[in-house]
Amino acid sequence: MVTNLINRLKAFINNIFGEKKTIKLGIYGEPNSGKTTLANKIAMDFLGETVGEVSEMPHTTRMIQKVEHIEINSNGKKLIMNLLDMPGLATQIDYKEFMRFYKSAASTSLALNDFTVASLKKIAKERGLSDKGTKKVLVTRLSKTVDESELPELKDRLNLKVLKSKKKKKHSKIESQKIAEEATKGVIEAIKWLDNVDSVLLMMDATKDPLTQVNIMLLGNLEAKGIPVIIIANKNDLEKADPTRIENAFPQHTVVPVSASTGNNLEMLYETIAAQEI
Ligand SMILES: Nc1nc2c(ncn2[C@@H]2O[C@H](COP(=O)(O)OP(=O)(O)OP(=O)(O)O)[C@@H](O)[C@H]2O)c(=O)[nH]1
Ligand SMILES: [Mg+2]
Repeated sequence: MVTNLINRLKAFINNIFGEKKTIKLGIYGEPNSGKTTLANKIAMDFLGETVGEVSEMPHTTRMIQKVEHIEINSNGKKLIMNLLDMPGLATQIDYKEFMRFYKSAASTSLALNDFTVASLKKIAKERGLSDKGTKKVLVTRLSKTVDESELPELKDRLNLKVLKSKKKKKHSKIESQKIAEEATKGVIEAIKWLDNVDSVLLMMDATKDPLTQVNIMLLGNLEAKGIPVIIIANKNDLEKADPTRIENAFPQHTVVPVSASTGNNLEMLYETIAAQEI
């Protein structure tokens, strides 16, 4: 325990005086563990932007997403990281699984034209505009004051109706097969990148059993390559979350419990990254 602390302190001191200033930090883990949610939260906090789509569908991220130049100040010292949000790792990918999920919000974004005439009239009234005229006239009138990004909120608040053809649809078989193919490529890419990252954040869903093939294989691989790793016990806002189960499963590793959604305990994560960096 004491040796461990001394080693960490040494690593921290090395970091302060060491040559390497920018580190490549890969966020790895199983699908749906919350990797993109964390990357988005960090990017939003430091750079005011998000990196990628988050959804309950596994393999939402199928290409590596980069967040560059994040400066962490810990104990008065600066650490610059390039974060890599990896596709989720899985031992099996079955296209049928994707058929249960709706297409992403990005591919089904709303336009004024997608609403019924009655709904367009409701928006016009709300904006204090005339609600007279054909659909084309209403759309032209509204497009001057309504931004498309406002439509989801307006739709919920005013109970607007969307044309049937624009309703949310689930993935077709062909789309699902394409997702499965992309997800498989993503897994291979993520594994290849293990040779290029300086350090890894291994994301685990703390509501689930951590002793999975993916987690065990990843940790074995990282240990063999000598890549430092911090395990993140995510979704700690949920009642079912049990970070102790993760600590007990991998006692030789540092485990930081966080909630990527709420941002809870991220300060502790930054401190741990700064303290462990080499
Ligand atoms: N309650 C809770 N939900 C979370 C948290 N982090 C992520 N989620 C949810 O978990 C689901 C998956 O999140 P993502 O960030 O897309 O997970 P991912 O690890 O990037 O998934 P892939 O890209 O598919 O590998 C989404 O529904 C998130 O809203 C958290 O801290 N708490
Ligand atoms: Mg993701």
